[in-house]
Amino acid sequence: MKSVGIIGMPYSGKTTLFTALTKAGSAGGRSNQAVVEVPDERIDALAHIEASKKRVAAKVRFVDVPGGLTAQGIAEFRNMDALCIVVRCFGAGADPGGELASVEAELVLADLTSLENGLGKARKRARGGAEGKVEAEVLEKAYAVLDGERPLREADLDGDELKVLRGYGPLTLKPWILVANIGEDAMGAGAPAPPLPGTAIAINASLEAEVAGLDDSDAAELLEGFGVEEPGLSRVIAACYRALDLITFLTTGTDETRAWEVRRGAKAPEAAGVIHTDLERGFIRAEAIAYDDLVVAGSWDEAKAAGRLRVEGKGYAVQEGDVLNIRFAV
Ligand SMILES: Nc1nc2c(ncn2[C@@H]2O[C@H](COP(=O)(O)OP(=O)(O)O)[C@@H](O)[C@H]2O)c(=O)[nH]1
Ligand SMILES: [Mg+2]
Repeated sequence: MKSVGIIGMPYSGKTTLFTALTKAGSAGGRSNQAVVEVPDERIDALAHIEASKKRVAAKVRFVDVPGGLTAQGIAEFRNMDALCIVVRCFGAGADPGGELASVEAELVLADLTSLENGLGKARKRARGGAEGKVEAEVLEKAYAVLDGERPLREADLDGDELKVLRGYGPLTLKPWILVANIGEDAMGAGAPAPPLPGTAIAINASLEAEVAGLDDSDAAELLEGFGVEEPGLSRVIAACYRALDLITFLTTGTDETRAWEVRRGAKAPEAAGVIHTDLERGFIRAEAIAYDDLVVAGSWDEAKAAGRLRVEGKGYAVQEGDVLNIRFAV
């Protein structure tokens, strides 16, 4: 399961957002972790078609990192797979653009510090041999970008360079999403968007925390009062999942319908391994059909009877929305 660290300036609403996520999901074993289901309407549709007894969604873990942007907090953000930046758009003196710039500056600075240490050591090793030299050159290049106050994701880095840098866990290479925590006055249709990049997701964290604790009809009523159609929380979860560069494949049958996550670009055996290591070791082939085609066919058995199932081998790159049945022998 991937982890998303909630980051932002003090009082931006990180803990309030985290509280909403906790109510929507379950505590991930620790008080500052929330494990939530990734909303995916395909699960219900397939479970209905196949009369599955169980439905299982993919999950993401959110972490309200103690210490925030302090050195201790920054160290923990390095272990995260993605960052969810929260900026305050409610209340007096709100300056979301300024907050975003401050968070980015902190991340750039943190990367600069960690690369500085690495660069010193790599330069020494570079005198000893070619391998150290390559590493030193990559670090020099990255350092120059950060020194120019730009995040590493904006640098033009190739696959080998990224590999060297990933060893340092740079924060400015992590995928991120931006959450604009807006006030009640800025909600509903016609309200002006906060002055942020277009990809920002506007939510009202305290309203979300309230709604997350209610049953569906009460939640809908409360949201309607604010002119909002759906809870923003699911949009935040879905956006984080997308940012992680994962794809979802599904399995379905009478026992269960389930969504699984795998790295984009993964081949069929790797995807099989997400289900169980035996399925990867003993992988023979995968029966596959795109979700939309399965729905058109009516059911897995009907798709099979009609010859609509593809038979894919070890070299097949799994596609978003594939419904798979792994054939294996151990
Ligand atoms: N009006 C309003 N207040 C909020 C909202 N989100 C958080 N707050 C308040 O802002 C303060 C800081 O929130 P908190 O979640 O603790 O911020 P953190 O420091 O980023 O964890 C608290 O008093 C919250 O009740 C919101 O969406 N609207
Ligand atoms: Mg907090």
